[in-house]
Amino acid sequence: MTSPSRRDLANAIRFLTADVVQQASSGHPGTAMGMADIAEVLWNGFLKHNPANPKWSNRDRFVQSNGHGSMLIYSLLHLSGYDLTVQDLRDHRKLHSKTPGHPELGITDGVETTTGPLGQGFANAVGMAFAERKLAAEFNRDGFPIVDHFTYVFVGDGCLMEGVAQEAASLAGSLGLNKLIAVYDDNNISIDGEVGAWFADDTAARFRALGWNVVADVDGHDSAAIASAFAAAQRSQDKPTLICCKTIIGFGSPNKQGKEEVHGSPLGVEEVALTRKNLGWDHPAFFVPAEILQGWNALAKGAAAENHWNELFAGYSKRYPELAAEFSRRNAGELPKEFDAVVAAEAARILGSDPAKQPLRKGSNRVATRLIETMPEVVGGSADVSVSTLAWTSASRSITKNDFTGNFVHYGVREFGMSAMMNGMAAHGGLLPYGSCYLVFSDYSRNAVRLASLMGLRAVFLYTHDSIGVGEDGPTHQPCEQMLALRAIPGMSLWRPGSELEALVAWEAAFKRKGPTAIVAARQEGAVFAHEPGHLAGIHKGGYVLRQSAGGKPDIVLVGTGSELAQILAAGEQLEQQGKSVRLVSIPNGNLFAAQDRAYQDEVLAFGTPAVFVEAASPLYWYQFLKGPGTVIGVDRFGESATGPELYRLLNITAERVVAEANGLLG
Ligand SMILES: Cc1ncc(C[n+]2csc(CCOP(=O)(O)OP(=O)(O)O)c2C)c(N)n1
Ligand SMILES: [Mg+2]
Repeated sequence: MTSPSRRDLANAIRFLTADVVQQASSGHPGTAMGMADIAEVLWNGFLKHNPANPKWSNRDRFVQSNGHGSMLIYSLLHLSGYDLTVQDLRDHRKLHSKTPGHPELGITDGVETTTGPLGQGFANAVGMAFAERKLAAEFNRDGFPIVDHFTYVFVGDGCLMEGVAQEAASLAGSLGLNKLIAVYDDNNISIDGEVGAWFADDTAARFRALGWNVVADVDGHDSAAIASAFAAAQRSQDKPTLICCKTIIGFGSPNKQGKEEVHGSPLGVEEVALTRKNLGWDHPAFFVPAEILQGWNALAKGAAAENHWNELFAGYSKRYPELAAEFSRRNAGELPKEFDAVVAAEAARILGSDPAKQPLRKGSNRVATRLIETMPEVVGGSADVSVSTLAWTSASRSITKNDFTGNFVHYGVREFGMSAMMNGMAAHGGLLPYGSCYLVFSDYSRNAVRLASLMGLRAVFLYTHDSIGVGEDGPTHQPCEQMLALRAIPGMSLWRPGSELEALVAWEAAFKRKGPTAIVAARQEGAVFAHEPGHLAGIHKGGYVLRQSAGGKPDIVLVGTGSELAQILAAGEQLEQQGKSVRLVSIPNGNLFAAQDRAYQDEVLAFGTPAVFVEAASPLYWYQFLKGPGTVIGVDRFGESATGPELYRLLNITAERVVAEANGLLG
């Protein structure tokens, strides 16, 4: 029997895709059929991976950013020997299947990141290539390239139209991430039709201008041309590579190829039959002949590659035992042994010193610095506001194109690109990213934060300039609804600390968490008050009793977060002077508090007692906690240009207002 041709191998992808989408009566056949030849060359000729161990640290990363064409990656995983059966493929888009509509991290072995929101997979891949370069700089030694892999990413027209891809491409070019190889599926089609009318860019020229190596005008159906493009890309010494491949969407379908209708609907039973005829594929649906499966199977190759690396790593471990242990710890995502002791020492320092008047971002910076000093896996960064968010710490050193030994990325003014790159770093493993920008611009990056939560990635988003307290910059820079929006993301953990101790717990919890965290720190000063050691446990629960008047049941409960602890502390004093029994509650993390059992929440909020909540932001979030008489003081309009204190007065977020509301409730 003759061995199958490359076209035969690629056709296996085409027909698995066409048949599965036809059977599911839903899905996107066009992309997989169009990119099948490219994928075949990459996976059978270049990709270093071991289907038996999808977590091997030194595997090449493969990201399909045009995630709507998910049948491409599912077919590739199935054919090359991952744990993905034909039945799994047939369950495409069904509840709880291993082949959901778009690729999702954690559901399918071999899927490196969740894609579908166009452009972000590309930015994730930039983050992965960054991680490879950074870990290589830290861990590789002469003769021991233990971190040495490529990151491949497939993008379509849609990904390249998205701004987030431009942001990430620009930074990838500036950083010279030469082991990043992107493939552009230039098929001239997106959902609305031929893209020329809305995407007439000279993409090759654009990427060259961004500092990329570009292999242009490749025929995406010519295996030899594709192979030489990948070989050229691998040789690039100081630039990432974009391979521009001209392809035909839905390749092989005699009546539908090249047309937008093949993008997102089944071909139709008749057209699938005609495509079989056209491509000479006379096998039944879902059947791939043994010799073609054999041609794809990467288990032996993969085992050999990983064994080779295992030997390298064994030698490395002998020669550099401490580095090897550190490398293993980092890849396992474990914290340094001394982490808890450092946290405890910081807590003791804070509890043992007199509270001082300071901007809340300063307290956050101090505790973060102390933790980061002990954590080489932490890679910080900022979207060009490192000095004002205080993301830059005394432990920070810049990463530049020629020196990746530092621990801080200057992302430039690219909030979305930064956040999506952070997701890529976290998904890669070995690094724990934090990145910062002004809270009001979290909206720019919101979908990446959402995906971090969907993927359960450990990433820390540090947002400062948290409210109208920002002052003179005016309403464009004064967040009001952003915390509400972030807290609304399922699984999101948002801290708005009102003290250094709360900030310490926030950072500790963020570094320990499987999932993203937003730490919202104020530029303005926080209240000056002393914590008791007992508060620590309560902070860990997201909310706790901060103060309680002597003598039993409170008449009124005042709840605040962040800088508004100042208002409730002052109001509490005034109300006590008026003879009221007052309880003050701090809820630095409302989502965490809401996740506690009902008994704890009721106990802290003294269920049924009138309550006044205060936060200088959209009040909507807090009504969920109002289980009895009460009110929420917040900001439900845009701010204005003035000093912070003036704005707090203008918008009536003052201790006097809290007192008045409390007295109103008490009748
Ligand atoms: C951010 C985002 N916006 C919109 C969509 C919906 N969408 C899915 S595919 C697509 C068109 C993509 O065109 P292209 O990348 O050229 O894909 P092709 O049809 O060529 O496979 C759109 C608009 C999306 N998935 N993500
Ligand atoms: Mg297209």
